[in-house]
Amino acid sequence: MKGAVLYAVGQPLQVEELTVQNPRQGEVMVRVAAGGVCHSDLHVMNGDLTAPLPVVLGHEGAGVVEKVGEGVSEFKPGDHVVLLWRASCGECFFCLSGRPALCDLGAGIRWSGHLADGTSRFSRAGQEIRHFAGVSSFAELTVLPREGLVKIDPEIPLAQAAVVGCAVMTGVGAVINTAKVEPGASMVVIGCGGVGLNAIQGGSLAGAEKIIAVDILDNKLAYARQFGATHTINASQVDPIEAIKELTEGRGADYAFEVIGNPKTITQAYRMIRRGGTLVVVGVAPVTAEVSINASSIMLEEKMIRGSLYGSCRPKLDAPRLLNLYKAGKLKLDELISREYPIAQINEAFDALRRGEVARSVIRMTSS
Ligand code: CND
Ligand code: ZN
Repeated sequence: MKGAVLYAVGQPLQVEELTVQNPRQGEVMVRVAAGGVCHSDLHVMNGDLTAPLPVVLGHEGAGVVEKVGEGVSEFKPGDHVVLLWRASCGECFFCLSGRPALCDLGAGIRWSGHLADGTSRFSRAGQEIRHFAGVSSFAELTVLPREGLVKIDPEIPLAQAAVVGCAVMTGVGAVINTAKVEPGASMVVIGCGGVGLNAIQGGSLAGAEKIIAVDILDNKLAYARQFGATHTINASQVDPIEAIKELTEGRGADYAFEVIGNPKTITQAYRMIRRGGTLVVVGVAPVTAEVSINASSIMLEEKMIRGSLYGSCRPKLDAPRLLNLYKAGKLKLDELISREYPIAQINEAFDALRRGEVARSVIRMTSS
């Protein structure tokens, strides 16, 4: 079967024939229908984010169960599933306290590139190839832990289901679950890519009154308006902090969501919120990056800084809920998918992401 492998930082992905082993105890093999092209994969390709190499990238996807390993009774071949990039055990402190994104199971798989038993199911000519975040959706077939899947309504188109696996759950979740934005609030979203656009539509769902989108590309700001932004600011043309103050009676916004992963824009976002406001960091910054924030302002202005991993989601609850909102016409997923590429053109899809041309693109493995 074909898969897209990253062998070294700075190199393009190699699309090649790989061997995939059968699922073992507690694992599930999925025939991937679509894999979303997220900036987190690009961070790994650039070296801003580390992952054991070589690796089959892709952490956003959906597909159809092909085979199940021993002991798996909740899934059967033919089930449609969304793939989760943070598997959660359901039993640990974090899972029991409603924070499954913080579970050790998913973190262990993410940083080792191995499934829970410490081995990989992917290889090529005897060389081991790692899993990415336990998903590896840039492959025709992949193997996941049973805890890394959510069964979905088979009527939902699988490309639309795929983007729920990261962009939507992360962006909408940051607003609804992490920040719990209330009706009438003002919020800023800096970075209007696949994830940021979903923070914007999360703001619409939450009933925010002002949803101010900030980007440096006008085409992204046009997408932002389509997803519910009430105001847009091109930060390459005006000082975005001043522009936000003007839009918020000089106070600053109630909430700001940084969805780029740049220490400079994290600092800007902190300065865009009002006294007592909340900054939510969604973007993935380079591993060694530090942020500069005026220390006394944290106390004097009672500002809050929150991280949001995977939209603080409870995926088995949130994925079906989001897909129901899509079916009800209340969540834009069709509009999110700007382009579809065959796996042979995956490097072109990443070039388009680098150039900021798309809202989200997906790699299509099957046509369903
Ligand atoms: P994408 O590249 O689509 O969007 C980033 C946007 O930021 C683009 O529209 C850029 O034009 C814009 N931008 C860049 N620099 C600036 C700037 N200085 N000022 C304003 N706008 C700017 O990326 P994505 O939406 O796929 O991912 C966004 C981030 O979210 C990225 O860091 C990714 O790794 C991260 C993320 C986080 C999580 C999580 O769980 N927190 C999950 N998935 C992805
Ligand atoms: Zn992602």
